[in-house]
Amino acid sequence: MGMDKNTAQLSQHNVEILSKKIEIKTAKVGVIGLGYVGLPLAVEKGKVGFGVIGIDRNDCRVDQINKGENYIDVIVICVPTPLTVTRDPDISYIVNVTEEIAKYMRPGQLITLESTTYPGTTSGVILPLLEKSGYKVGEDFFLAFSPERVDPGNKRFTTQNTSKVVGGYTAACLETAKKFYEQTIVKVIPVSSPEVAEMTNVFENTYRAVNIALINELMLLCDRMKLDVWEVVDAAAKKPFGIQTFYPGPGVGGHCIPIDPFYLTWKAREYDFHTRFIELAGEINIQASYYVVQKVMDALGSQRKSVNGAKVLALGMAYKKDIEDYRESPALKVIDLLLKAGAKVVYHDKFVPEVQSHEPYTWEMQSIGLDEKVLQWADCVIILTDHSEVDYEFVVKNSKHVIDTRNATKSLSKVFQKKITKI
Ligand code: SAJ
Repeated sequence: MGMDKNTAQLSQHNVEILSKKIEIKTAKVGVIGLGYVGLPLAVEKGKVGFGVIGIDRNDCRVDQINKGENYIDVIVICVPTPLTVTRDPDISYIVNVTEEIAKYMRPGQLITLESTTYPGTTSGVILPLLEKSGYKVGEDFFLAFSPERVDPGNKRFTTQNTSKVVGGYTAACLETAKKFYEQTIVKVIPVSSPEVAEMTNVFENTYRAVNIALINELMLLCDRMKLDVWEVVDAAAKKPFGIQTFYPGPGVGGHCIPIDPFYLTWKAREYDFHTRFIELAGEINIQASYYVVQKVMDALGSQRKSVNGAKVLALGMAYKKDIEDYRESPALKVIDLLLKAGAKVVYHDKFVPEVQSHEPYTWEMQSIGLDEKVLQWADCVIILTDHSEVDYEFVVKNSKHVIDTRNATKSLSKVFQKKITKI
């Protein structure tokens, strides 16, 4: 149902006022959730002259909002969207923050959600909560979904030079959201609805999860066929078209790839749809961790040692190279399985000084120094994250045996290769 003439004029009036404030950077920006998505976004907006306040779960957000201090024109929600223990979407952070916003919002504000979520969250969950304020979307306030595309550790693609999809609830919502993001992002891609933007985002991560699972399945088969999966990957990568290279590993970590596809799986059930491909990919990526543990057991077996009582040094805790994030890291899973099998496990990771105990892992550990002594102490060393700063020749030279799950030792000479098991 369209707007009547007066309402349309009011909406256009609000669009013009907010667009102007965005253009001349007098619009105040609030970024809720200062993780690896919110913080860079807040910094980029600050750099071009916006007044930005970062709001996080610490009590500053609560104080700020409770004092009713709300001089913010643009609110960007970048809170976590984890899974529950039964692997269902947990959008409680989004709901809690939106309920707070609804209490204090005022006409002329733009609210955008950036957290990865299932299609329908913006329109079906956030909008009804915001309209409890009595304000009308597209007239009094503007609502959009614009997925984050942050690749932690990627020096080439930043928040600023990575294109960004934006879907507005109404044309006026899209116009203001596009205007906002265009101030700091080189290419903004408008789409027809928040649902299209939400689906685009979750597809991007599902695409990676499925392709990583494919190469992990190939790793298992190549092991059975005594073929070097890394040689196959490298040869296939030389095809000039029609292939994107993915690498086998000990599993998938981070806050996106192991989690986001299951937001889509959950939503699909509402449509009597079973995303078999996504679920199979998840199983295979988990199986990769068990496969790596089996490789450790085999290596110990060749030394006539049982994993029960064996001494294992894990190199790397972060979920991928040269970053400090270990959320959902496959290293956690591999170490947990080894501990449960009775091994004594220590780890070294300069990026991750300590691991706190957290569901489902009951143990905690501190990173130890990497020296000859600990390498000679270990019955087996397992490379779980291929951080660039590690001297892998030194590691192999001083180890009894090395399981390399990341091909980190590929450049070492043949003389070292007999002490290495590549997955
Ligand atoms: N991994 C493999 N083999 C590969 C690629 C990755 O085993 O070929 C593993 C990594 O070791 C890691 C996990 O998968 O444990 C996830 O790595 P990732 O780089 O695919 O994912 P994130 O979460 O670090 O970053 C991703 C973005 N990465 C890239 O596009 C390269 C992108 O998928 C999203 O923009 C971002 O998450 C997000 O926040 O959605």
